[in-house]
Amino acid sequence: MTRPIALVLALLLSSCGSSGAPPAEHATERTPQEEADLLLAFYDPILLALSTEASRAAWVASTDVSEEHTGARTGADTAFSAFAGNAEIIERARALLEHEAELDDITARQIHHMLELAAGAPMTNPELARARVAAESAQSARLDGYQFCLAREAGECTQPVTTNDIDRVLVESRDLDERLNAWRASKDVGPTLRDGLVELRGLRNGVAQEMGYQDFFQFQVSNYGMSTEEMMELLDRLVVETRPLFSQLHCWARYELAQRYGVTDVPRLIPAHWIGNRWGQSWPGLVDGVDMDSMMTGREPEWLVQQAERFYQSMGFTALPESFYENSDLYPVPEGQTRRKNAHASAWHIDLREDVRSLMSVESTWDWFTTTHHELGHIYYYISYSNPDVPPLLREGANRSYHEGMGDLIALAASQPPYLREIGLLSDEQDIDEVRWLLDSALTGPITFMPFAAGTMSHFERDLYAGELPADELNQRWWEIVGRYQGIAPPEDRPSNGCDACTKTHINDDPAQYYDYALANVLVYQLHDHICRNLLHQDPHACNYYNRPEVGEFLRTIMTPGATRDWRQVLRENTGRDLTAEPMLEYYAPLMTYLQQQNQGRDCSWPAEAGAPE
Ligand code: X8Z
Ligand code: ZN
Repeated sequence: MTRPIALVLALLLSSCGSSGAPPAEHATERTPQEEADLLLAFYDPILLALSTEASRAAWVASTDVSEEHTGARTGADTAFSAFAGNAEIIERARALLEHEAELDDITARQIHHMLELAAGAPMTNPELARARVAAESAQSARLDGYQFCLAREAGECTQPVTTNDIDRVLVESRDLDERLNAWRASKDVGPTLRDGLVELRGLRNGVAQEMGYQDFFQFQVSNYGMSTEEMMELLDRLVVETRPLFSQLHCWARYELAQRYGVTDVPRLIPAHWIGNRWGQSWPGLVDGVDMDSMMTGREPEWLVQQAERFYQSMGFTALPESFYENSDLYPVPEGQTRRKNAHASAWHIDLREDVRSLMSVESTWDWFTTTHHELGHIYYYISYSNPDVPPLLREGANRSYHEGMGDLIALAASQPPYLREIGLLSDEQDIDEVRWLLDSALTGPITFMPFAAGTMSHFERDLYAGELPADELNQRWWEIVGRYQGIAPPEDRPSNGCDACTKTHINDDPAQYYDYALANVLVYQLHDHICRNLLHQDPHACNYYNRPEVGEFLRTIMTPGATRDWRQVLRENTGRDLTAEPMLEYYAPLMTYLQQQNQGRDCSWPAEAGAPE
């Protein structure tokens, strides 16, 4: 369908209030299953056409930020929402779910997803729905179009930088003034985004309430078939379970960093600019003798992407379609071009069929090496469930954390020494100190990430949406929570007109779902443990999936059905267990003794001023 027809159709649907769906007058003569089949036969082709248009427009707006592209994106999203959120579709879907027991499982799942899509912009309240669509594009454009800057003169930027440049300073520099300047620069975008987030909070809550949810956070959590309380309980359990090891890591890191920066009075909360990541979600570069970035020296960014593809192919996945390389935007904007693009990595399933793309800014760093594996995980998930047995509405992960977990699993596999030796990133002469290798992995992996993902991000967003935080309290609440969960403090007072949380892309354009990554981590270690012990019969700390098609086959069993199956059942069938953090904790357990020895004589109690997790 060409774009103008899609628009006309959508306008028609929204203005006359009719979905164009087959009439329901004879509903009494049809079974609910027949009714549902008819509705889906009408719905699917339009969904495919309009969502493709919307994804294409969003792709252009994210890879070449301009007013025109933002406008086109809003137009395409409005057309899509006019259809997906159409009042009659909502009514028909709700009516069908009253007879859910008479629908087959896959049909019921599709109708639920139909309502989930409708909740994005329900046309039962067209003004609200359209306002949300427009506000979403505007906020993305503010973030994607922002010019980060290390120095200004009379308000003019004299040293423009990319986020890759900022990250490099935070990973490499030993100069605290330089670090502070880079950290501040990373937060400068906050005031530009604060009011947009507050406006979006109102609109997101509004559309969720229109669909019968209490707030937007509750709506997003419903993807897991859970309530907000159940989700927060699960997340808090993960924080508590990782806390003993995290406390030891935190203690070790603050002494290590104080020594590195020549500070004799070791602070109880780690100043945020001491850590090699803008939000302290990962703590790289801390372990002497483990220099992951050095393994990338001399490798072109293109090699990183190709090697990730080779990893998947070695497990029996197909080569990426040519169109992936033609259409993706994988590297930083070349010098001399003024185009601005979204700086955060993402993977796109443009047409819910074969048009798959990734947006990245790959440079030759370890972080981009693992991120590339992460993004290709999304891409191979898209490819796996784009098959005739999975209807368009269910071309998703078993739940959102499965989608995040697949690539993280392969990134974990790609970080294992036997594989790194096999592909020549680690030479035979380079000995590995296993405990220190594991220490680096914990600092850059789930043990520091869990307090951020399950703690800071999830609690902040819960408070934002369910608690209606006022705009001028966003910064204060953010830092209270960062202290409580991550044991990190801002290097200086933060302004009440700012929004340091807003500098995290997901707060703006992937809202109320950061727990996906926390749960993905749990899933990753559960799958890794199963693959290593039961499929490959190897130690999970030195386990090589490369050239092992049985691993690919196992992963495809999980990925191919998309969202046609219940996520809990998929996990039980494939690992024999319910979701459990045990394998993750077991993986890092050898560190505890090492850290307790290292921390002997130090006061490692959790800083009282930070407060305990809720
Ligand atoms: O956003 C991402 C991916 C894209 S889905 C690169 N991640 C989270 C982040 O960067 O904050 C991967 C792990 C956490
Ligand atoms: Zn992802």
